[in-house]
Amino acid sequence: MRNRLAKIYTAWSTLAMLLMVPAAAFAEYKLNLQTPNTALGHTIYDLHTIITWICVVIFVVVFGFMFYSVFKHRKSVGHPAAHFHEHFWVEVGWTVIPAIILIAMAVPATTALKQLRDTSEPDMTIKATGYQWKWGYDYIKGEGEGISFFSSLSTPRAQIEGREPKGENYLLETDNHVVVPVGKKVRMLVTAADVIHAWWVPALTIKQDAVPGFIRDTWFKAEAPGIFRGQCAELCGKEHGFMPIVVEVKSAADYSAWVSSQKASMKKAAVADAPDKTWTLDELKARGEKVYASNCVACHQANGMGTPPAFPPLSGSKNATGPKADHLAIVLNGKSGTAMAPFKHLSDADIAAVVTYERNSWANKTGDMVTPAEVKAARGGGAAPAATAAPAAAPVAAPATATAALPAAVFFDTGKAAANDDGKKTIAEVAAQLKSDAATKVELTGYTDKAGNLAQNLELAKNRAVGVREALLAAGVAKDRIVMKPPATVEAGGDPKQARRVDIKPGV
Ligand code: HEC
Ligand SMILES: [Cu+2]
Repeated sequence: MRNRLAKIYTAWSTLAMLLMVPAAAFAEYKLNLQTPNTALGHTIYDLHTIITWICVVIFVVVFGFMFYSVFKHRKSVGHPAAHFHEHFWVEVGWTVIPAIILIAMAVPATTALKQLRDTSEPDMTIKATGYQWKWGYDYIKGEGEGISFFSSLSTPRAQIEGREPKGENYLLETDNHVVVPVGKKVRMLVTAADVIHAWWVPALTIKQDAVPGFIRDTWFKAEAPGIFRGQCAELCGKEHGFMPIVVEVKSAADYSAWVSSQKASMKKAAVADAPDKTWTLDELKARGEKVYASNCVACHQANGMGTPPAFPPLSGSKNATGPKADHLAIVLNGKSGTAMAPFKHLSDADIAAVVTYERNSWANKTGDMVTPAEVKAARGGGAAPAATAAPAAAPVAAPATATAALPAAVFFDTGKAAANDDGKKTIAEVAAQLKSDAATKVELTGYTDKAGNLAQNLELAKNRAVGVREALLAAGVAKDRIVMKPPATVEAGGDPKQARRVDIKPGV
């Protein structure tokens, strides 16, 4: 007997020693929550500690009692079993005591939870939007209002792929930090654009699911300046571990300085991207390379080869070397049912740049460029994406120059959205020409003037253009060959007929 116990004891102590060796080796890993940087965080931290200790005490008392009874009253020492079924005081005791313990824990827990949910009267509001796989931030209220940026992982690919040693904040560093002032109540609105993500910064005691189509709110008030790191905490796809969050808390003065520098660089960017700016192919390509690196490499790879079959190569791709409109359509609208998400949240200049880059990199040498104006036009059309981009007519080399019927104008009767007989004749001529000339696309613009109710006029102009589009579709013109332009107004004083027309112009 003695002997057996001694053996068991030796086995346990050996196991304990084995467990202690790695514990020393991993001394830098803390076995607790991160040190909080908010008052509420301290409350939650203390609550966690107290409740853990309550659990420990219950554990020791209950198991101590149980093991003592089992050991002391075991059959082998001849102890007869006691009978206390339906013992009144035992049953009252084991109902009332746990109830009291639970209530004692629920009171501070509920108080903390109520504070956590109280997003009223914030000093400023920031919206965080989860994307596959980065975060977008919009400062929507308070000092800094109007600031807006994306924040992507900045750990170099070489570290991730093991070609370089891992840095200090491996996978916890971003190109743009969320900057906030110290001691101010910051309300966070959290949402997502594609799948569910979660905005989690442990030191600020925030973990909030980001659900597409819903906006959830939470808040924090940082106690001290510093840099606090977090991650997306909801499995959101292939690069889920690659969308960290970095919050930088600054003093009030430093925060104001950051806001002004941010505003200044936004102004500069707005000038650099001015719609009337003329770009060169090289400028667009250089910019496109950066846009590509932060938005597309994850799937299509830096060498444009993708990782087939899931992610197709862009190098040599029919789409990226075919008609610009199809290429633009897939980047703007994505392809539903695949991992190719819409990128319409990028600016016109960024999309123009990345598309130009893709058309002139790797094996792709189209030599053409897509300008921000073309991107804007492709957006403004709002036409349905060229869905399953039937590449049918694409490579046919027909003279793209306008012929007889184009450009054309369809005139309408006052107040009428449907075309009259003359109008129908014009549409039929255009349709006939489009059928014989497979390369030409058309742009439709409805016109109105500024007399009367402008909103109503624009609506009518739009409906007329939509009517023309439908007539062309009915005549067999493919829908990706018709680009809708926003309605326009004519200056007062001209022929009133001009304000009742839809232009059909040959487009790109
Ligand atoms: C999450 C992964 C992912 C990311 C990020 C991504 N794509 Fe794609 N992309 C795809 C997939 C998947 C397809 C194939 C869709 C299909 O089945 O047709 C695709 C298709 C394409 C195509 C058409 C290729 C062809 O030959 O049909 C182009 C062009 C394209 N992507 C451009 C981009 C650009 C530009 C970006 C960055 C702004 C980007 N993609 C980012 C997954 C991605
Ligand atoms: Cu995520």
